[in-house]
Amino acid sequence: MLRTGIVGLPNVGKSTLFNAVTRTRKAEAANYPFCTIDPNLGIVEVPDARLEVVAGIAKSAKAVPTVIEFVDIAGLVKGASRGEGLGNQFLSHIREVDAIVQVVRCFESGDVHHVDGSIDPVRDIEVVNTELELADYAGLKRRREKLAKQVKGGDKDGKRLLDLIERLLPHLDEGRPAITLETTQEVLHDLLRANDRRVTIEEIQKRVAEHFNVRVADMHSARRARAVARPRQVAMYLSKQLTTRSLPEIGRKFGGRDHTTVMHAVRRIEELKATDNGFAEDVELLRRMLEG
Ligand SMILES: Nc1nc2c(ncn2[C@@H]2O[C@H](COP(=O)(O)OP(=O)(O)OP(=O)(O)O)[C@@H](O)[C@H]2O)c(=O)[nH]1
Ligand SMILES: [Mg+2]
Repeated sequence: MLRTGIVGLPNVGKSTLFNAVTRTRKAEAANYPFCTIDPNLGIVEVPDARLEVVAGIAKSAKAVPTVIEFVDIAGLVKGASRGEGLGNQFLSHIREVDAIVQVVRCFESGDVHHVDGSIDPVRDIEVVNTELELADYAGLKRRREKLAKQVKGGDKDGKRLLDLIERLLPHLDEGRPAITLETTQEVLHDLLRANDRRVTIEEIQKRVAEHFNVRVADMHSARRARAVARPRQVAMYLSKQLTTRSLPEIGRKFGGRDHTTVMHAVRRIEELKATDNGFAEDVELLRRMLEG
């Protein structure tokens, strides 16, 4: 499912747009900055007249339209990537979406406070883009350190990513977003194409074990030391996310564990992702590599 994140400065109308698009009143939209703190989620069906036609030809019993998920994210301000405003917690939410919708305030209203005191859409876009770029920059630098170690261990995909990061950093340094670099698009396209198929639990276990430097056998073992238990939980979490296997089936593939153990692992990883940005990035990268 395509996930879209709504971002922008505080009090510009993000939640109002979210409510309009999702046709709900789920998100609190009010006239004060940082009204939204926890992200609001809404799933919308995409109307497509062609669907009925195709369903008719194929004689489908039921036509199920595709859906897009919208995430109404907290407002971000200048310096957010360094902790201003609500800080960089917006990052963990943005990282999980496939596309970003930026809401920019153009409307004039004496009643609705603008965090920077005046209406200037071009300036506002720059503030938001800069924060996203700074966040990318910091994330890439962290990733470069980690990858360098993996590449020494002979990781091929890692080598290509590392080369890309080395080229991206100066590009970002010039204030240009990662997505405009042609190389990014090429390398990612290749990397993703290579994984363009259904992933299996075995592959997930192997990848995760490599990433955390543990043995695949540890995925099935009863060892409870954090150093192996955490990677095992990550692999269970990704198995739930990326395959259609049920919790008991996943448990069986991890040394015959109970479905409640898998459920616990999924919750634990979700908690950790929400509180630890570096960890969230790690899991997200693994997911993207596996999923394509
Ligand atoms: N005049 C006018 N007011 C608007 C418009 N869009 C939103 N508002 C008002 O602006 C205020 C802020 O709207 P929200 O949707 O809560 O803004 P937000 O971007 O979600 O704000 P945070 O969650 O605090 O970041 C509310 O009082 C809205 O009614 C618009 O197009 N015109
Ligand atoms: Mg809001």
